Formats: sequence, C-alpha cells, structure tokens
Amino acid sequence: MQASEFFDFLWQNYIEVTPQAEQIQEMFKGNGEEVINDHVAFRTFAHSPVSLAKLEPQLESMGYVAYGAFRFEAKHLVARCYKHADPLLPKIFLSELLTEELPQNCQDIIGKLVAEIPEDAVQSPAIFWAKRLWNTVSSEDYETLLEHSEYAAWLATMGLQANHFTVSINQLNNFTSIEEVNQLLLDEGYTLNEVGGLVKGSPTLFLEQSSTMADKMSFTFADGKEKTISTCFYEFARRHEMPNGELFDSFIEGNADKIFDSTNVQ
Ligand code: OOG
Ligand code: NI
Repeated sequence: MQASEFFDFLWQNYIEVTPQAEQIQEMFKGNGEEVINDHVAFRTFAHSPVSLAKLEPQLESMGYVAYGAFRFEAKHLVARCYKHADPLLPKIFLSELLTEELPQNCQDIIGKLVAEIPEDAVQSPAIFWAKRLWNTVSSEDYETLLEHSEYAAWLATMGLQANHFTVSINQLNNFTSIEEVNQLLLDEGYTLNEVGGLVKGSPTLFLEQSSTMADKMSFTFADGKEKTISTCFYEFARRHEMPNGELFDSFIEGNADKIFDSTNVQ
C-alpha cells in the first residue's frame, strides 16, 4: 500500500470517531490554510500478535524508518517513532503497553483479550485501522483496567486505530504561535488537555505541543452496561530550529507523557 492511500484510509476511520478533528480541519481550511500532519500515533499491547515488533514491518513496507525510542515508566509503555523520506508525510509514533508491569488482575483481563487476536492478524498496513481484534470487555473489567492504566482501558475498547492526527503549526500561514492556535480552539468551544498546562514543551526544548481532549462516545459493554468512553483527539505541534539550523524532528518524553492523558475519561 502507498503511504498516501494509507493516510486517506486512516483519516476516514479516525474522523468517524473524532468528529471534532474534521470540524477543526474544516475551520483551518475555511481560513485558507493547508493542513499538513506532523504525525499520527497508535497504541497497542506488547507480547501480542499486534505488538510493536509485529507492526513495525508494515510501516517499513511503506518506506518508514525508525529513528527514536522512548520509555514511560509510570505509564508502563515503550514507544518508537518513524519517519519517511518524503518530508510531507507525517511521522508516526507507535507505543505499546508492557502488560507484565500491571497488577495480576489487569494481566489476566488483557491476557484474555490478547488470546483472541489471531496469530496472523498482521497482514497489511490495514491492521492500523482494524479496531478491536477481541470481543467486547465487561464493564467490570473495563473499570479494573481504568483504575490501573487509562491506556489499557482505552485500548481494550477502541483497539487499533489512529489515536490522533497532529496539525503542523509550522505549516499554517496565519498562526505564528501555539498560543494563538489554542486561543482559537478555546474560542470555538473545544476542550483542551490542561495536564501540565495547555502547552507541553517549550522553544528551548525545540517542540511545543497541545491537544484537544478526546471526543466521547457511548459504549455498550459485554454485560449490557453503557458508559461514556473517550475516542480520539487532535493535536497541534510547533517545531523549532536547533542550533545546527535543523528543525527538531523527534518527540519528548515529558511532553508525550501529558499528551497521553488526552484520552482520560474525566
Ligand atoms: C501518544 C502520546 C504521545 C506525542 O506527540 O508526544 C504523542 C498517545 O497518546 O498514544 O503523541
Ligand atoms: Ni502526538
């Protein structure tokens, strides 16, 4: 699959559960902006047929190359980032949950879900919008996961799909700061992620990021109970030049740690 086709499918699947992203993109386009994506992100379960190592070859098949690795101790995650030789194609941030670091009750729940994933689930890049590869969890299991790992609860309900797309502020014509973008979003009534402040990072770190709080939807669990869950969110990133004159093109653990919270249910 060509990368351009991949991102068309990915975006269509994403806006189905993230209507705010389509609205915000339309708003920018209506103001004469061309919206270029800085990156997209995915979440998955380690030690599963869809682990990071099993997914990576699908990204490589489209010309992506890994160039960074990250560890989130408190969230029990590892991640890698990938880029393409075509600078207009988004970077990709792929994280996986180290389930063995969660309490036994969570490991048991996730173990059941992972056991339902076909061994040969990864056949093509279409795996990145396969959604849930397991049956619906019970509301009780969901609550147990939520207590220990918001990421696990999100992944159990939403499965594999683009967790967010990210607008590249650098490539907007009428905005020179992330604060201006945030103000416009607030004025338009969107809820932004306030964990650690609206802006994650700083020019001195060469990366500033902000994000909306994820859209919400009603989800019916295996026991018939309905709850409101988080779907996906939209991010905004402004990259700065490093002393060598190049734009910083990687990610920052301290920023990412807070961006993950954009799918918090509260
Ligand atoms: C990924 C969070 C990290 C970034 O830009 O640092 C991230 C996620 O929420 O799955 O996207
Ligand atoms: Ni991101």
